[in-house]
Amino acid sequence: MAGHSSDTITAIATPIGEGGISVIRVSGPEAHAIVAKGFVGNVDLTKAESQTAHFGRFVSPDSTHLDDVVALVYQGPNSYTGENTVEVSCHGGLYVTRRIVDALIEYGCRHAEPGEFTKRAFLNGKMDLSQAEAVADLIHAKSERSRQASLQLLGGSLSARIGELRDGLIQTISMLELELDFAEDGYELADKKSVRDKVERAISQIDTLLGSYQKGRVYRDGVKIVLAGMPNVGKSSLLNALLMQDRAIVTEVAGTTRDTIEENIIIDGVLFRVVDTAGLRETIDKVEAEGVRRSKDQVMSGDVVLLVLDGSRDPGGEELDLARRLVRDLKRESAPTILVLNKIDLVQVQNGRLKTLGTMLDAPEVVKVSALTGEGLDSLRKSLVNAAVGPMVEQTESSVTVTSARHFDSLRRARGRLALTIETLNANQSSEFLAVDLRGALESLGEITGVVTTDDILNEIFSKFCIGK
Ligand SMILES: Nc1nc2c(ncn2[C@@H]2O[C@H](COP(=O)(O)OP(=O)(O)OP(=O)(O)O)[C@@H](O)[C@H]2O)c(=O)[nH]1
Ligand SMILES: [Mg+2]
Repeated sequence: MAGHSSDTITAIATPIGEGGISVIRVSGPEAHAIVAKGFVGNVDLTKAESQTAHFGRFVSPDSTHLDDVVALVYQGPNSYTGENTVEVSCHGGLYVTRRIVDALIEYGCRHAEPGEFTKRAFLNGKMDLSQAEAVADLIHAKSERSRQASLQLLGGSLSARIGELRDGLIQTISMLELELDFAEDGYELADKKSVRDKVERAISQIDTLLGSYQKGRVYRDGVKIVLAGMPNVGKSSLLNALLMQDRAIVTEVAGTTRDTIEENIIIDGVLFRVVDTAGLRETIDKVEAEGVRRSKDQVMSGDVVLLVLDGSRDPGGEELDLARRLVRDLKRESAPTILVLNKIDLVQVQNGRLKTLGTMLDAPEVVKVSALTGEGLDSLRKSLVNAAVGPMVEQTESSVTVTSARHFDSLRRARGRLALTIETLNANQSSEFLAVDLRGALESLGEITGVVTTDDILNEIFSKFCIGK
């Protein structure tokens, strides 16, 4: 038996609802004994070998036959949590499943908290903290890129990189501390030039990791795209065209869209949350005015904004003003803006005119499309991916993507401490100060994998899990 926990926990591990089967997980020192109390079959579960499956009946404490089940027995530490575990598969009805869980509670389990199985896996050394977080990410993954990134994290690629960084720092620190012990003898064991080299190398490695976060965040959470512009330019038509579905109402009436509409699409494995908004204009209509107010909020919170213009006519002064203002405000928020000239099926749009418009509005990118015929949508999709994650580069084995705000934050703090170390070196101060800053960096890095951790960090992480994981 392995494991730190003294109590045995249970939860339904499959989604709540009706399905072919449901799985109930039981983990803890008494897992085998507790399930055995309700299990009637050919074997004594407390004596069953690890990783074996057993068919039997499951009965409640008052001897009611609740269901026929399969009990999958794991002997700790050879289980997900590292503890004794039984997974009970029963028929997938919510009522039956709950009855079995109730019985297990009466037999001596307690209800598991969200993420508690994975928390135990972490506490029992089955995985480090970043890997435990990857489990939640993988469960929540909605696109191919986020699946890949979570799987990479789960595989321990970030852990390995952090481990190397930490090992390097530990070496340097021990050299410095050794030197402090011999200080009165005037020995200089730690060659300051080599300390500097090492710290600088660590900083540059951390910078690479930090630099991957913009992409990583997008892989994990998706990108918010906001369609904005004057009424009737074809924003809703464009949403429908990108979705390939008749989602938003489209009419020739200016001011059709009132409420914002949000839909998910996946392009090139990246998740985009596309938001269609009410056309921006001054209006006395109360409902529409509220729509316009919401549009403005949406625009300012977009990761990428598609500023849509009607390409079949020259934009009026009001429209140009609005567009110019939008581009300027968005630049301040550093959200990329793509100028989309729609309805190009109606007129020939010369490239020269496109350029002029781009320059006039100070928008770096102009794409011409027709929401009606679908012309230009492919290049719009390319521009979207490009704006969101930059030019596509093949993921190589060695590239590690940071996807979590928590990891990013720890890396940034580690980098800060290392930068202080360089300052201390520049100021020619004593090794004592160097060691303190290096230790600080070491600690920040340790938070990522959980070598250094607090209850607050753990609670924060595992509370985001679903129950049963
Ligand atoms: N010819 C042509 N007509 C289009 C195109 N895109 C949209 N339209 C027409 O333009 C009109 C307005 O389209 P919508 O998609 O409702 O425009 P909107 O920007 O969402 O308008 P509001 O919701 O009022 O802000 C409709 O009659 C569409 O059929 C296009 O690419 N070509
Ligand atoms: Mg609309």
